[in-house]
Amino acid sequence: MIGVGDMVLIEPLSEDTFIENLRKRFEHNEIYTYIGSVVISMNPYKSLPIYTAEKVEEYRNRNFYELSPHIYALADEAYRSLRDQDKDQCILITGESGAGKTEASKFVMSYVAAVCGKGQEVNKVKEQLLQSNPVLEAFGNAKTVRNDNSSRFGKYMDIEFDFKGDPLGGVISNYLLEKSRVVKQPRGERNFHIFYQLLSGASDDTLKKLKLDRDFSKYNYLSLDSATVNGLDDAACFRTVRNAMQIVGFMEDEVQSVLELVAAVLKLGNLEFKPESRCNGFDESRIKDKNDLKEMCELLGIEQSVLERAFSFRTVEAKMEKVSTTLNVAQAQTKSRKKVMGVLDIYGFEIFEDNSFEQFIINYCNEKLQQIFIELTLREEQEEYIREGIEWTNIEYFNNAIICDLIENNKNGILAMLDEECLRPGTVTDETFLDKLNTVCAEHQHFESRQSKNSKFLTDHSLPHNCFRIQHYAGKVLYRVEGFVDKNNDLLYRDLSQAMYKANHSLIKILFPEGNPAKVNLKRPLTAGFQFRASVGTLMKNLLTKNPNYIRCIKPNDKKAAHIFTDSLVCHQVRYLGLMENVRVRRAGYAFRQAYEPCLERYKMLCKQTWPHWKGPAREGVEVLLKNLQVPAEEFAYGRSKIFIRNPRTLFFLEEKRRQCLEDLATLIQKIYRGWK
Ligand code: AD9
Ligand code: MG
Repeated sequence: MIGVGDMVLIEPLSEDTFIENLRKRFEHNEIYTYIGSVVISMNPYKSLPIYTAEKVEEYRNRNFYELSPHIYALADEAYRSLRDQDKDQCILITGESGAGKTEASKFVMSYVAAVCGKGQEVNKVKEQLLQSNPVLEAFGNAKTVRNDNSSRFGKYMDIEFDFKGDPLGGVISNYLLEKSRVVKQPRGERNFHIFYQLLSGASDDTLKKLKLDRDFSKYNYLSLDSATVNGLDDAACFRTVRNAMQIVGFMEDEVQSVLELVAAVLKLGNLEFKPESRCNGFDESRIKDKNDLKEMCELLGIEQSVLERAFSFRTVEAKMEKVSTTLNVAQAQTKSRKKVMGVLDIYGFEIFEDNSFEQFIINYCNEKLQQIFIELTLREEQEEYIREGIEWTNIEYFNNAIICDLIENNKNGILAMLDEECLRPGTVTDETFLDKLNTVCAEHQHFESRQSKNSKFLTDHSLPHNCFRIQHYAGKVLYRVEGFVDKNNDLLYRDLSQAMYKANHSLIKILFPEGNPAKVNLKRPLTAGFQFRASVGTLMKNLLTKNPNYIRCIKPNDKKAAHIFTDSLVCHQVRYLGLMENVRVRRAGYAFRQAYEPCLERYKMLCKQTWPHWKGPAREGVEVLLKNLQVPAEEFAYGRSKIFIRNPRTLFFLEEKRRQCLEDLATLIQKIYRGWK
């Protein structure tokens, strides 16, 4: 074993020893390390031969700690307890952009697909589940400065199984797609992959039907400074995506509709507006060159004058687009209870120089995830202690509920205040929102400080005038309020959705249900913050009913390069993922536990009474063993099926004794052998 395979066993434990252990293992291509049952995954930025069919076989049906740390061990454990113990599972994958979350989620899915059921129908479902990835990535991923294949949305997928553990299908929910990327991409970044894939990979005939030109430079929405990505073959990806869409269940005409939409978006980007004189008190603008408009209307089956009018006028505000959507690929459904494995691939905690509404929302989501991590880890520990009949000792830990409350409280939480401000008549600006926040939160803080000194809304005089600061569990973050009100409102003008609804195009109609004049809803649309809070709430409820499995991804450098391990960058992530706290919670009770039989088997050579065979129950054997070795009684507790060891040092002591014993044995054998000769 290179370094220590389980961080719980590091002695002495400090941030330095923790990171040194990660580095040592990383340098030897050991990218996985445990914290108890949590898997830390370092992005190797190179392909390693550790995901082969042989590896799958190696990890299949083995106990978690038997082999060296691997994501397959976690996937196997989760799948087996789902299948054999009927416990729904969730796999929570977090980490910053480029840390390897999406790759990890795919390794988990392909492992589960490899070990679960067989047969024609089952294989079809497996294929559908796996092939949902290329489709989602084409439409939701893009090259960014941090990651050439960055997911610009959060994804949660429930994979459903029948009572035998055979897969039935899945349900995918997406969170907070970065829609603004369609229109504008930061320097050095691209639009969503599908645009480049379509133009590079579609046949001449298809492009002609879609009225498209192969040349990226013809489209305003396709940034030119980084239109191609090293090592990425857009044309080949297009074939993969087309094929995947078919496997997932898109009919040919549906694929065509989707591509028409993609083409229409490119055309839309080319429309240029010129201001016109005011008419009837409305702001009016005219479209300069009408050819793109004409083609766009042909693609979508919309009458040109309708769309032109909708583009030219801004009247009443209408409902905003949904933040989360679900896609159901389930084919076969049975009446009996389904077992579920959820896989969550969502952005980790973000702290940039400039943090806006998006970071605020993402960090809120991470606070919630941390909260359930603490709740579930402690619950799991507690349940195990009860199961094993061991006295429960209270673990001190930082509870971040107070931060969640600061953000989500219905009355005076930050999101509620933002909503209130967005709905208030009169002039509403980001500044009025900040004023309100400062007044209310500062009062709240005053109140809190008398109550508990725990206020997480930080006001100090060093704050820039347009910012507020929050003490998150992972650190302090400064948010700039600019854009909060607009982004929260996220309005789409009603004229536009109504024009879209009129399209003679099946897909567009589905996408703009609010454009249906029969359903005019004069109520205020829900805000982005409100919707996100609601979907995070639903997600958390869902996760809380499941047994959690954690994968914490870390990126070793920000050059997308193999072999480079940047201490400061890793340290930053270890902090923001709360990993030290993670180890502390795991070590607070008993750091190590093992069933009696394997424990006795491993150490029986250390004691005459247990060597070579112990006749009685394994538990008594372990008792005799530990007494004989004079391990202090407060160092361990006897559970019903396991021995619990409080301090890692005790385990090292046993391991060291065992090593010596094996060495002595080897020397003895050598002597005997020489004697023979
Ligand atoms: V983002 O938040 O969506 O921007 P992710 O999802 O955390 O991000 P991703 O899984 O896309 O990161 O990984 C980034 C790149 O690192 C991949 O495209 C691979 O080139 C590389 N990677 C990640 N994990 C592995 C691995 N286990 N083996 C080899 C890897 N390469
Ligand atoms: Mg990703």
